Amino acid sequence: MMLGFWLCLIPALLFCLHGAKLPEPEVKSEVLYKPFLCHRKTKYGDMLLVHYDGFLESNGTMFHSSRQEGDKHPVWFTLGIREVIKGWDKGLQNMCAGEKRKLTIPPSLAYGKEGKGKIPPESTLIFEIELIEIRNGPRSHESFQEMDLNDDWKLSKSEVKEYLRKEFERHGYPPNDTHHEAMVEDIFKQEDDDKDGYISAREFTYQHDEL
Ligand SMILES: *[C@@H]1O[C@H](CO)[C@@H](O)[C@H](O)[C@H]1NC(C)=O
Ligand SMILES: *[C@@H]1O[C@H](CO)[C@@H](O)[C@H](O)[C@H]1NC(C)=O
Ligand SMILES: [Ca+2]
Ligand SMILES: [Ca+2]
Repeated sequence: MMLGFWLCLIPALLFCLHGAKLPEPEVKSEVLYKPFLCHRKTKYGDMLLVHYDGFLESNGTMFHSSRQEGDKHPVWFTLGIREVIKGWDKGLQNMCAGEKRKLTIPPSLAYGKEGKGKIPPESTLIFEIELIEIRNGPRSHESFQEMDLNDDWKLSKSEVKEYLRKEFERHGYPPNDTHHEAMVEDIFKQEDDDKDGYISAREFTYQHDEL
């Protein structure tokens, strides 16, 4: 799997966006159902298709259900890029297709002091989530080629920086050179195993074990 890059990018991204490594409250995760067969588990950068029911912990009110509201279809999202609340990014890792989990998510990993819609400020949320399908996320072989602007099968710091700039824009964050440079340094520290100043296709592809 081509996710080595994500494994380092995401902690760097979170670090850069929040500026501090304060210990964060944890998501409580209970497995409600685990399928017998599990040939792959979710990782950062994967695309997940889920059905979910969300409840307020305070009084058990359901505030959203993908099965009962809207078009009643399950929803796709990419794990680990803050497309969803932090509690989902943290709580839906290492999950098998078909698995069901119950997550209890503190407000700081959900909608915080402001709340949102039917969710009052400072709410702890409970989600029951069924993972229907896992697909490879955008960081695959194709994305290496997309990043490698001069086709020399290795990524320079400026190529990675350019890619980060585009990714930030795509996800609606304003580009910020200072942040991107710090992220690039972080990424190279972890990914450039032979310290030659480039991330080779092999270094990019190779699974890192840090997480
Ligand atoms: C549960 O709490 C929410 C938010 O405080 C409130 O809007 C809702 O009416 C409550 N439901 C019940 C059944 O008490
Ligand atoms: C860019 O990042 C730096 C370093 O964290 C920060 O001090 C600065 O305010 C940011 N600039 C913008 C425009 O967000
Ligand atoms: Ca290159
Ligand atoms: Ca290298």
